[in-house]
Amino acid sequence: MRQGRVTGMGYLLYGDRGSGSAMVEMALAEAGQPVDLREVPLEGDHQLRAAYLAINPMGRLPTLVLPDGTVMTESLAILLTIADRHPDAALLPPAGSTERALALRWMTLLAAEFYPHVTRWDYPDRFGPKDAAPAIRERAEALGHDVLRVIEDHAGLRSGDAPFLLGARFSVADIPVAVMSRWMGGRAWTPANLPRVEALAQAVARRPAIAPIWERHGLAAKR
Ligand SMILES: N[C@@H](CCC(=O)N[C@@H](CS)C(=O)NCC(=O)O)C(=O)O
Repeated sequence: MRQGRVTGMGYLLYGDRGSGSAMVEMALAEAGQPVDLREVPLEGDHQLRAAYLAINPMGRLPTLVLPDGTVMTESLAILLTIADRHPDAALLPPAGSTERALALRWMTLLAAEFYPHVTRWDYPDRFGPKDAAPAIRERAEALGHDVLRVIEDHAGLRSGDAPFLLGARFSVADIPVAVMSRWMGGRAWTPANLPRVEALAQAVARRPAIAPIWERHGLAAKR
């Protein structure tokens, strides 16, 4: 096996229930692409075992292996790659358009600013002594909520018939907003505090290709 490549036929996704792999499953489903799922349980830290580190040296989920064997990590790059590889699904507006620029803005904000707070929330012991864990977690949650509040207030969300980042048009950028709005206590906090983000999340959850995946990843739960 050459480094950075795994032999495969179709898409192969390493993930776990409730993790970022849900976003990748959703994008592939919207693109009409089947995927072979491989469980890497975060419970018990299977993502840090040697066999998985040989595939994703960061020890993180998701990892998507493309049909040609190329290993993709980083959820943002993965979602953009799926959109690029399946243009018929129109998961992103055309390159150079204002709409695409906006989609990239909000996707990058979530991947670069929100996701690192999730790591602090999930693994506070990596960031300080054990007795600091509750404070690290609380701060991570508050900072994550601040990021979602920026989307609520500045992304031009309108709810109603046009609940998505690009109005009536769904794009792959809506997936991370919807999924991440459920994390770090978001299942209860988002509906109570961010009506426009909540309307977006529910509209994403209702999409026929996404609904079963939303359910299977436990995102419909209230807590
Ligand atoms: N930069 C990565 C972050 C992925 C990430 O943090 N994933 C979490 C699960 S949602 C994970 O694998 N955490 C396990 C760990 O940090 O040990 C991406 O965008 O894909």
